[in-house]
Amino acid sequence: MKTYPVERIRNVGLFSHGGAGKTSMTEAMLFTSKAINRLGRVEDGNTVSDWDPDEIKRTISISTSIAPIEWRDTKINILDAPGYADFVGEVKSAMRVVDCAVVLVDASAGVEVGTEVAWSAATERSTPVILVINKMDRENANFATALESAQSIFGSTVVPLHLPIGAESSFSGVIDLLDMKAITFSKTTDGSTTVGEVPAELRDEAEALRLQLVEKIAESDEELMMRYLEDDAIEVDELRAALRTAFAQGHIVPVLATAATTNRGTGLLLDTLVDIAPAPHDCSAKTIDGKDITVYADADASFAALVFKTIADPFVGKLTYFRVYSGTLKSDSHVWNSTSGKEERIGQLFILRGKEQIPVGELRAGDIGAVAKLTETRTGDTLCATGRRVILDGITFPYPLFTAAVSPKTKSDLDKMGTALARITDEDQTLRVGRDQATGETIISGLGESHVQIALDRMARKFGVNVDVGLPMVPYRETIQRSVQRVEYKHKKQTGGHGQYGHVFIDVAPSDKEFEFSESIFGGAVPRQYIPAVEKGVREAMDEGLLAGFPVVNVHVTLTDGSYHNVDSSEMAFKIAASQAFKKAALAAQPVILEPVLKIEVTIPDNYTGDVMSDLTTKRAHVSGMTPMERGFTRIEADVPAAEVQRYATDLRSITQGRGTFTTTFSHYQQVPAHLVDSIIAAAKTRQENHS
Ligand SMILES: Nc1nc2c(ncn2[C@@H]2O[C@H](COP(=O)(O)OP(=O)(O)O)[C@@H](O)[C@H]2O)c(=O)[nH]1
Ligand SMILES: [Mg+2]
Repeated sequence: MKTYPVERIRNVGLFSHGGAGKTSMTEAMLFTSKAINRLGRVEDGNTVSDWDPDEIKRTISISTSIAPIEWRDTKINILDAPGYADFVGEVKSAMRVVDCAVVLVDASAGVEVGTEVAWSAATERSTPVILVINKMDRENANFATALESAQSIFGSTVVPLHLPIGAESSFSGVIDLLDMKAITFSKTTDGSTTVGEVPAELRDEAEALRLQLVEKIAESDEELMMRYLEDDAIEVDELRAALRTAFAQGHIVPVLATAATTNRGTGLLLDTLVDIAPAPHDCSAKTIDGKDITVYADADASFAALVFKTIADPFVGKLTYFRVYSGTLKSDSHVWNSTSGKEERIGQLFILRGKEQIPVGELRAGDIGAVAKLTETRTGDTLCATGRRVILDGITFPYPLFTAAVSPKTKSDLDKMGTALARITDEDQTLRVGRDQATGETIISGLGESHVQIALDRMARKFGVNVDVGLPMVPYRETIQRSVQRVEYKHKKQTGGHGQYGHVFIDVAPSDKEFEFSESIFGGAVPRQYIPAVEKGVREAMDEGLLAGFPVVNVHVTLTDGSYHNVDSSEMAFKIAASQAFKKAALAAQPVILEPVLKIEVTIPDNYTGDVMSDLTTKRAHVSGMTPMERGFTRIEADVPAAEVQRYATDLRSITQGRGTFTTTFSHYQQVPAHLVDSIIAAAKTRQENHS
C-alpha cells in the first residue's frame, strides 16, 4: 500500500449497538474499494473484520479490527469496534484514536442502547458523528422512524444528508439532498450507482429536507447565513465546504441510508468520509505531562504515538496497535515509552487489515499501524522520540462490574494460569485479575458474565489453560453475641514417653476491635513463655470458624487462669488447649454469621427507577437516597448485602436493557438474618468437602 500524505488520511471508527451492521459495512467498503474481491458474510464466518475464532464461533465482534480502505486517493483507516456492552472497553480505545465516528442504526430498530453508548463515547471526546441508518433493505425498515428516534434522543443537530428511495426489498437508491440528485444502486452487490433526477413523487419531501439541511449548515457560518437569509444562490461546493466545517465543529450530524450486506450506499458513505471527515492535521493533540506541548500531525516533527490496543497472539507474541500523532516511525529503530519510562526496540512495522499483517518500512504522522514484541508497553501508553519525551492523553476504561473466581482444572493448568491470565488482561484492560485477600481465591473481573466467560474461553483456546469458574466466595465472618466467663480446657496426654499438658481458663466477650487478647494470670498459673502460644491457639481457632468455617472477628479473649506441668507442658500443648477452649467458649456465646454489606450507587434513566427500587428491595437493600442527575438520569444509593449482588451486572442490564451503571464499595458487616443461616452453612460445608 502506498504512503499517503497526512491530508489524504482519514481515521474513522464504526460504532453501534451490536448487530447494526458495522462488520458487514467494513466488508462492503473493502469490497467496493476493491481491497477484496469477494463480499464475505458474518454468518459464514468469512469477513475480514471478524477473524478471531471466538468471533466466528459467536458471529459477533469481540475486538476492534482495522481495515485500511483506499478511496478517491485517500486512505481511510476503518476501525470496526464491537457493539456489545461487555466490550465497551474496545469502543473507548477505538474512539480515542479516530477523528470521526460513524454510528450505525438498524433501520427497523431505531436508536438502541449501544447506539447511545457509542454516542456518549463520541461526545466525551468531541468526535464528530455521521449517523448511518443501515439495513434499509430489511423488513420493517423505516428511515423516518429511525431518524426521529435519533433526533429525539441526540437532538436537532441530526439532519438527513440522504433521503432513501424505497425501503425493504424496494430500497433502490437515495436522493443526495445537497446535489438534489437521485443516486440509484445497481441490482447486483458490486456497489455501482447511476445518477439521475429526483423522482417527482419525492421532490417535495426532498426539498423540505434540503431546506433543513442548508439551514443547519448556514447556522454555523455567519456569512453564509446572511446570504441564505437574503435568498442568495449558494453553490453546492460552497455548501459542501461549509458542511465540512460545521461537521468538524459538531454543529451537524449528517444522516445517510445504506444496506451493507447488499452493498448499497457504501460508496456514498466513503465519499462522505473523504469530503467531510477531518484529516489528522485538522486535529492537534495536547500533551498531559504538564509541558503543555501541542502535538501536530507533521511527519517531519518529533515522533509521538499512542498505543490503543494490544493483542496477545500465540504465534507472533504481543502485537501493539498505535496511532502516530507526530513525526515518522521507522522499522528497526528505538523509541522511548514515556508512560513506563523505558526504552523499546521497534522491529518490523505493519499495517493491519483484519488479521493480515502487511509489512511497511515506516509509519507517518496521522497513520495507524502495529508492531510486534514490545516488552515494556501497554494499551494507553505513549511512545515517543528519546530526544523529546511527551505523554499523550491515555484511555479511560470503565470499571469492572462482575467478578468470578477461577481455579485451575489440572496441575499443568495451575503452572500456566498466572501467565495466561496476565496475557489476557494485557489484551483487555477492562479485565482485572487478582487474589481476594479475604478468601485467597484467584478472581477475575470484567464488564459482565459473558465478558469474563469469553475471556476465559480465549485463554483456553489461545494458551491451553483450562479453569473452573464460579462466583467468588462471599467473605462471611463469624462473631459472638454475648460474654462467657471461665471456660476451661485441659489438654492432657500422659500415656508414657513425652506427655503433653496444657490447661487454660478463658473469658470471651464481644469487642469493637477485630481481636483483643489479654491475660489476668495470677501467681504464674500459666508460665509467661506459654502465653503467646495461648494467643496463637486462639487465633488459629478463630481462623477456622465455628458455624461454617468463616473467620471469627470482634472478640476479646482473656486468659484468666490455668495450670501447667513442669515436664509435659509445651507451647504446642497450650496452643491446643487454648484453641479448644476458645471453640467451647465461643460456641456457648451465641455465635452468628456476619455478612459484608456494600454501598451501591445505581445510575439509571428515570423511567427505570421503580423497577430498580423494587428489585433492590428483593435483594434486602436499604435505600438511603435518590438523587436526580442530568440528562434524565437518577442515582439511587443503598446498602446491600454483597451476597445479593454478585450477579448485579446481569440483573441491572436486563432491568434497564443495558442503560444502567453501578458502583459498589465495601461498607460494613451485619448479622445474617436467621432464615439464611442454614443455607450458608450448608453451602460452606459443600465447598469444604469439594476442596478437601
Ligand atoms: N438485511 C440486512 N442485514 C444486515 C445488514 N447489515 C448487516 N446485516 C446482518 O446483521 C447481522 C449483524 O451484522 P454485523 O455486521 O455483524 O453487525 P455488527 O455487530 O454491527 O458488526 C448479520 O447477520 C448481518 O448479515 C443490512 O444492511 N441488511
Ligand atoms: Mg461486528
